[in-house]
Amino acid sequence: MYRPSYHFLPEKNWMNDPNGVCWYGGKYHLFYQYNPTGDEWGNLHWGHAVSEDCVRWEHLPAALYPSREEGEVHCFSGSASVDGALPLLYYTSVGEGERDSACGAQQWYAYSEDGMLTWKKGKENPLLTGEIHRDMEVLEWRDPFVWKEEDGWYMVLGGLSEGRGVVLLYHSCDQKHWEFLHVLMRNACEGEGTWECPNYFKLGDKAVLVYSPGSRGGMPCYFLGTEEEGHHFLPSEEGVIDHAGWEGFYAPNSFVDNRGRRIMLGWMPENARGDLVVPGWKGVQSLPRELFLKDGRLGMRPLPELVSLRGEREEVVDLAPGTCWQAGTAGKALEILAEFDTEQVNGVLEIDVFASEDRRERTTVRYDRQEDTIFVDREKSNAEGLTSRKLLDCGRLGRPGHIRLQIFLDYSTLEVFINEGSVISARVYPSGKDSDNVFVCGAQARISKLEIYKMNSIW
Ligand code: DQQ
Repeated sequence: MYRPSYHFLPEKNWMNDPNGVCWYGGKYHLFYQYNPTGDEWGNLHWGHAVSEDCVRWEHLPAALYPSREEGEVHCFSGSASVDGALPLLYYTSVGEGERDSACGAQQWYAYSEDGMLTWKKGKENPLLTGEIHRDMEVLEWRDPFVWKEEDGWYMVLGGLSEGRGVVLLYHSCDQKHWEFLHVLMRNACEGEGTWECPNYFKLGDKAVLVYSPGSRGGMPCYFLGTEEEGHHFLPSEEGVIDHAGWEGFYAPNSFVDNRGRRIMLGWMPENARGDLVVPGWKGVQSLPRELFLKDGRLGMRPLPELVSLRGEREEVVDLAPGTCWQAGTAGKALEILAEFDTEQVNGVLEIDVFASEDRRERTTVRYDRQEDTIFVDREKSNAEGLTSRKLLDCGRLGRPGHIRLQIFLDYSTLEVFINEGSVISARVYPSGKDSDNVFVCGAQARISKLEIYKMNSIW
């Protein structure tokens, strides 16, 4: 009853971070942190799936297994490198005792000779050990993100050094021998934990650094700036990739596809009480989103291919102020597009989804004009089951004149794109069978356009 229908998830068991997402051999490949033996975090392998459109996925056998004979217990997160002679997967190898994730992580690789079906670990492993930093101590060192430039391959890794989250930069001429260049970015604040899963890439004439912090609700953030001589990063802007963090979007991984688009997916963790979540599986991958530059900041929109999932449609133009209007379309797998002028909202405008007929249970996407923000309010969404922050918001919007919301719901996921700039993703666990209604409420709010689509399953 909570299993999404048009989001990627394995048939069963535990999944967390997306890993090594790439375009290779005419297909999209998605790898992910996977426990094949249970529905809790542990025994981490890399699961694998392929897709022709980055929307509909086909499961493949797991790609990476821990090499127990080498003392490896987990294959932690990493990325794919598809521009060398063979496709490679770079990942963090973790064991026990001296090889634990806090102090003894190593960076390993695997290669495929059959077009990414099966993978062998490279004989040169470990490729990078902590010694590469000489006198500098780096704890929680993990999540290699690799790309190619004219003079070879580059890698960033996340970690914790002198009590601050860091992203470190490395270089290799042959993909196997690596040298440490410098710290690319360091948290200005102390005591906020490590920085995980860095992504570093160029977007137009800008350089972008994304990281997932071990604090502040786990909200993945970005710096946007320029790359200076000697691969030094000079940030000029900061922003949030997704305002949900551990409530719905963490550890994103991005790549460039054959059409030159920078696409990103993130892990949507479960955050309900254990007895609420159906045993057997945990974790969902977010919808793929495309990143672009927008008014000097990072823009994000759902991948246009998602339109192909749209089914039955309801459209209302100019929804006049009133108390509560109930849509004719009901469902737990919907896309809702809502447009309004903020001048036309006096007070608040609320869109209830996953709502029971009597609205006792509901999840509310609320525009609050005075607060100048959008909230995702989970107070009434089977909130007893939720263990964490029930009210999420996207920060100040800067009083835009017009707002366009793209809202995706899928049984237990909710993703809200706001003017293709901010995103709030959340997990929601509607308890009632009839908790599938949509209401628009706002005594003094006018909506210029509302479209509701039933979304088809990808399986
Ligand atoms: N998950 C992986 C780590 C990564 C963390 C382990 C982020 O590699 O830092 O499952 O969720």
